[in-house]
Amino acid sequence: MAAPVPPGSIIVADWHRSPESREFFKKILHKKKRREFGLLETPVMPPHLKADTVRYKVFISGKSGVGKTALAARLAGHHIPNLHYETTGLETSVVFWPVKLRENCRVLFFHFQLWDCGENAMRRFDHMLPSCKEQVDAILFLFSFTDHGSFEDISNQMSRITDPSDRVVRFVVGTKFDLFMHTDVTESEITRFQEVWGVPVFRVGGDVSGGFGEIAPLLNALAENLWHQDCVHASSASLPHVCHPEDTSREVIV
Ligand SMILES: Nc1nc2c(ncn2[C@@H]2O[C@H](COP(=O)(O)OP(=O)(O)OP(=O)(O)O)[C@@H](O)[C@H]2O)c(=O)[nH]1
Ligand SMILES: [Mg+2]
Repeated sequence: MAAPVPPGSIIVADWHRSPESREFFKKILHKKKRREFGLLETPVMPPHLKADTVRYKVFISGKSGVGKTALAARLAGHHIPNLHYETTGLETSVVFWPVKLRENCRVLFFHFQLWDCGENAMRRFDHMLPSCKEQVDAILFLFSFTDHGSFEDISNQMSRITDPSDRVVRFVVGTKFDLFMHTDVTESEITRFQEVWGVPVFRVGGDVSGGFGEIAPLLNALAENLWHQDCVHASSASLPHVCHPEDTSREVIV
């Protein structure tokens, strides 16, 4: 498991705010909303704005009601349900996210396939967890700021689901941060958790304004750490010094 990299060290931070990125972000929008992509679809760029696509599987883990389905909807730009409808099985959704690499100014579309499994379905069916973990590239461990028990459970989940030797990016996401008046989890607990586990903690919550500002920190960090993970793997496999994760098993769609 590679240590997390500082934000902005591999990709251009806040690139989504620059005029240069506009043409790329337009391709993931339709009538000012996020475009829905089919299983085999990718954003198509004109030849002078070439951008490869790299695919990653991301599993969202956490207790029932912490907000796994809401987070998937938030990241994909879908409607976030106000009520808790238990996810009765497994749902996947696709998120495309363009980033610019600092090293060579190359633009890549990250294709995140989000795997969201209802917690009760996970308990009931033994095959769910192995399916979610199979060839997974990143796991988001969720807790809710309004439920201290869900925060306490994160350490157990991380030890149970992952092993330090796994090639997987691990992030913790605290949901319902908008309900901070009712928060059950203190900042010092979060700081201590980050020190002990060496895993970054992100905070999400509230309405999505329609812009990318709210989801950009998490999606950029995912892209950056997944790319770094592939670079570390490529160099340990004695590939050339320059990082070319496409030389590994990572599928790049041109
Ligand atoms: N205020 C607020 N409510 C949220 C947030 N995230 C989720 N919720 C609410 O929390 C409830 C549960 O969210 P879900 O996403 O359905 O929970 P889940 O983790 O998918 O639950 P299971 O499918 O049962 O495992 C819903 O009513 C959501 O609207 C948030 O960030 N802020
Ligand atoms: Mg759900």
